[in-house]
Amino acid sequence: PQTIYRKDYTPPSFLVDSVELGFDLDPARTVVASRIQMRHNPASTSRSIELHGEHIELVLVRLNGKVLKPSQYKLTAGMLTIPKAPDEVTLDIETVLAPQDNTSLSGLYVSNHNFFTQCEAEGFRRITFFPDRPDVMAKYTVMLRADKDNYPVLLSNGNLIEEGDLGDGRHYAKWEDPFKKPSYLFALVAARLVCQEERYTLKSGREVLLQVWVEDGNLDKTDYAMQSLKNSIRWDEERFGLELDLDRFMIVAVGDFNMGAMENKGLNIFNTKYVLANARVATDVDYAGIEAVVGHEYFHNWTGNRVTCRDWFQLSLKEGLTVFRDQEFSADMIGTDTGRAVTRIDQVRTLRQAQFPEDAGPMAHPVRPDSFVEINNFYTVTIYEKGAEVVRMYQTLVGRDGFRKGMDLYFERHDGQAVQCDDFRAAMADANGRDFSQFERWYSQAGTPVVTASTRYDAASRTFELTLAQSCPATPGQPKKLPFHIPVTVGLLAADGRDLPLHVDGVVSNGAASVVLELTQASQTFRFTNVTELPVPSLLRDFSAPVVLEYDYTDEELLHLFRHDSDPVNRWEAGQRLAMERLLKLTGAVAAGEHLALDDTFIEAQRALLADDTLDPAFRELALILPSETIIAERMAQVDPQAIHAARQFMRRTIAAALKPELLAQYHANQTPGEYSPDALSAGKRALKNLALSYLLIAPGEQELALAQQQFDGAGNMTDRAAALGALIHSGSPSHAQAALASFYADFENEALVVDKWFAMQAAAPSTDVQAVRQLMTHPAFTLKNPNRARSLIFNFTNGNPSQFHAADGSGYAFWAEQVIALDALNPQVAARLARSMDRWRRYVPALQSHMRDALEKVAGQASLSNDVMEVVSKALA
Ligand code: B3K
Ligand code: ZN
Repeated sequence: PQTIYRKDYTPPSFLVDSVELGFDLDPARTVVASRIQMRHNPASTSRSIELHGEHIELVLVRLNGKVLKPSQYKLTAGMLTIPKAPDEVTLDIETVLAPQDNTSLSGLYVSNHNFFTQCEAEGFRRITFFPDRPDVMAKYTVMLRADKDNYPVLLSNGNLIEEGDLGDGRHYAKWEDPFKKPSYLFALVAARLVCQEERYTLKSGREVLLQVWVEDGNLDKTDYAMQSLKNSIRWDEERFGLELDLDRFMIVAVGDFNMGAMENKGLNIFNTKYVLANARVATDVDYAGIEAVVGHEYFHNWTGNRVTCRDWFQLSLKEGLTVFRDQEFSADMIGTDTGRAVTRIDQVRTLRQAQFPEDAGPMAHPVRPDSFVEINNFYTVTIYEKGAEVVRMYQTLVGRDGFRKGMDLYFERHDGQAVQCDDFRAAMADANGRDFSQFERWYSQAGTPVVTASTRYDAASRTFELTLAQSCPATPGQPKKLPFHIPVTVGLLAADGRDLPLHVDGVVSNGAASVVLELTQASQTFRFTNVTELPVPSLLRDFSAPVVLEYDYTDEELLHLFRHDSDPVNRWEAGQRLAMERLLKLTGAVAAGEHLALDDTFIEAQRALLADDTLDPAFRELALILPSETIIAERMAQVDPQAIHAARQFMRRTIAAALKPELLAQYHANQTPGEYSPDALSAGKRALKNLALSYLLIAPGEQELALAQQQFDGAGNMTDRAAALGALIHSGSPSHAQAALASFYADFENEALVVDKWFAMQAAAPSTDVQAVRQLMTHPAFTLKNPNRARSLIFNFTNGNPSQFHAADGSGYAFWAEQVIALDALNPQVAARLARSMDRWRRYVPALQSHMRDALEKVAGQASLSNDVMEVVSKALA
C-alpha cells in the first residue's frame, strides 16, 4: 500500500463549477450519469484532468460533447486521467454499480432494502468518476429515479425543486443544493420511510422545515432527536451567531452504518443509535449521545461544510472544532456549574481511556497528521477528542469573548473555502492580538506531554514558588519534541479549604481564585506573592490542557482537595489519584501473591462523599467510579491484566462491604418515580442509584438479589432495566442472570438497538470467556454484517473485557485474528477498528506478548488484506 504525505499536496488541476447527477436506482444495477462543468485551475501547472473512481464500471465518457476513445484517457485501479484538456470542459460520464453487493457501507449501498450513501472520506468515487478531494467545491443538482412502491421517499441535499411520476411504476425527484460543497458532503436516500416534521422559526424570523426520517414503526422514538435539533439550532445562533442557511434540514436514520452519523449538507444521515429513543428502549447515556451527535452534525454545517478542509490531513480543523462545539452545547444544555463539570469529567475520562493510549502506541499521530495510508483509519480520538482539547485551549487562553472574536474572524475570512488548521490558528491569534506560533506544536507533535510540578513555600516572605517542567515522550517518526504552549490553570487552597486570592509575578491575576499560567519553556517558575499560609496547590483545574500532570501529593493534600477544591474537576481528580495509588499497589501485591488490604482513610473518604447530599448525584457517581482497568494499565510498565482485574475487584468488594448501609440508603434516596425524563438531574440520580446497586450486587445475599430482580421486573425505563440486568449478570448468580437475560431478550427481540445492548452486556461481563462469545455468535440475531451488532459483541469483548480477552492461553487473541479477517472481507473500515484492539501489545507481560504477536502476524500474513487493516497491523508490528 502507498503512503500519502501532507508535504506532497498540490492544488487540483481543474476546478468544478457545477455537477448534475442522474440516478436510475436499482439494487443490482444502478446507472449514474453525471455532467461536470470544469475549468482549468490557474494555480496548477498540470493540464490533466484527474478523476477518482473505485469499484464502479465506466460505461462512457464524453468531453465537450465527443465520446472519448480508450486511447484518449487512462484508466487505472483508482483513477481516470484525461491528458491535455482544454481550459473549459464539460464532461459527461456514465457509470454502473451494484449497491446491494456493497458491504463496505461506503459509497451507495443498500440497508434493509433502502438506498443510502456515505461519502466521507472517499466514498463519492464509488459512485462516479470525480475529483474526489475536499478542496474541489461545486454546486450540485441531483435527479433521482426509482420504483415508486419500494422507494416512495427520494431525498438529496438542499431543496426539492421538482417531483413527479415517470409512469411504469417509477417516479422521480430533483434536488438542488444552493451551496458549493466538496463531494464528501453529497448524499442521497431512496427508501420506504416516514417522518416527524416541524416548521421552526429562526431568530431572524425565517421559517425552516425540520424532518426526522425513520422506518415505519419508529415514529414513537423521534421526539428527542427533533428536540435536540431545535436546541442545536438555537444554541448556534446564540453562542456563535450562526444561522441555519437552508430552508430545509433533514435527519435520516439507518440501521447499517459505519460510525455515528454524517453531516451531509441539509441531509444528515445517522446511525439509528443516535436518533431513536424513548424511555422503554433508550438509556440516559443514549439520550445524551443523541443530543451530542445531533448537535455535532448540525454544527458541522458551519464548521466543516461552509468552511471545509483543504485536504484530509486537516481533518481536525472541522472535527476537533465541532467536537468542542458539541461539548459546549451539551454543557450549556445542563446549565449548572456542576453539570458543566460533570460533562468535563466525562471528557477527561474518554481522553485517558482512549486517546492517551492511542498517543502512546503504534498508531500515534499528530492532530494534523503528516502521512497516512488509509484516511479512514484517521478518524481517531486524537483527531476528534485531542483536537477538541486543542480548540478548548484557545478559549482558555483568550477567554470566551476572545474565542468568539476568533470564530467571527475565521468565518469572515474563510466562508466558502477549503482551508487548513493554520488558518484557524491565525484567526484566533489575529482576532486577539496574540502570538500563537508556538501553539502550532499542538498540531505537529504527537504524544501526551508530561508536566511535572514542584513547589516551595517561604513563610517569611510569604511567597510560594511553583515550578512546572514539561517533556513529551517519543512517538513513531518523532524522537524529539520541542516545548508546547500549555495553559495550566491553578488555584491555591488554604487550610480551611477556601481559595486563597492569587497574585503572581508577571501575570494579571488581581486576587482571583484561579489563574491561567502559560507554560512555554521546558521549565518555568511562577512566583505567587502574599501567600499567607502554606497552601495546597490545585493544578490543571478544569483539565486546562491534555497532559499528564505529575506532582508529589501526600494523601493529606489529596484528601484536602477531595473535600474542598472549588474546582469540581480537580475535586474528582484528587479522588482518582487517591484510588490510583492504591490500585497500583494492590496490583503489585496481587502479582506478588501478597496479602491485600485497603486503608480506612480511603474508605472513609468514599463514605463521606457518597453520603454528602450537598453534592450533585451525578458528580458523586463519577467520583465513586474507580479508574478503569485500561487506565490502570496505562500507568504500568508491564501490564498484567489478571492482576489489575483482581486488584480492582478487591477494591470494589472492600468498598461494597464497608459502605453497605450507605449504599443502600443512597439506593433508596435516589429513586426517580413518575414519568421518565432524561434531564441531567434525574439521570444523575439514576446513575448514583445504579452505581450503588452494582456495588450491592458484588457479593450479594438474597436481599440484594431480590432488590435487583425487583428493579429489573418493575423498571419504567431502559436505564433502570439495563442497570439491573447488568448488576445481575455481574452478581455471580448464574441462575438470576440467565433468567433475566432470557426475559430481556424476549421483551426486546424486535428492537435492534436493545438487542445490541443484550449482546454488549454479556460480552463485557468478566464471566464471559471466549468460548461463550463464540457461542453467542451462533445466536440467530448475530451477524457480522451489521456494524452495530459486530461492535456490540466482538468489540465489547476485545476492548471491554480485559481479563477474558487476555486469557493466558492466547485464545482471546486467536479469536480477535479470526474476526478481523472475517470482517475485513465484508467491511474494511470496521475491521480496521477492531484491529486497533491490539495497539498496546508490546506493553503486556512477555507470555501474553508472544501470543499477541502470533495473532498480529497471522492477520498481517493474510493474502488480499485491505489497506485499512494492513496499515494498522503493520504499524503495530513495526
Ligand atoms: N464526518 C463524519 C465522519 C466520517 C467518517 C468516515 N470514515 C462524522 C462526523 O464526524 O461528524
Ligand atoms: Zn464530525
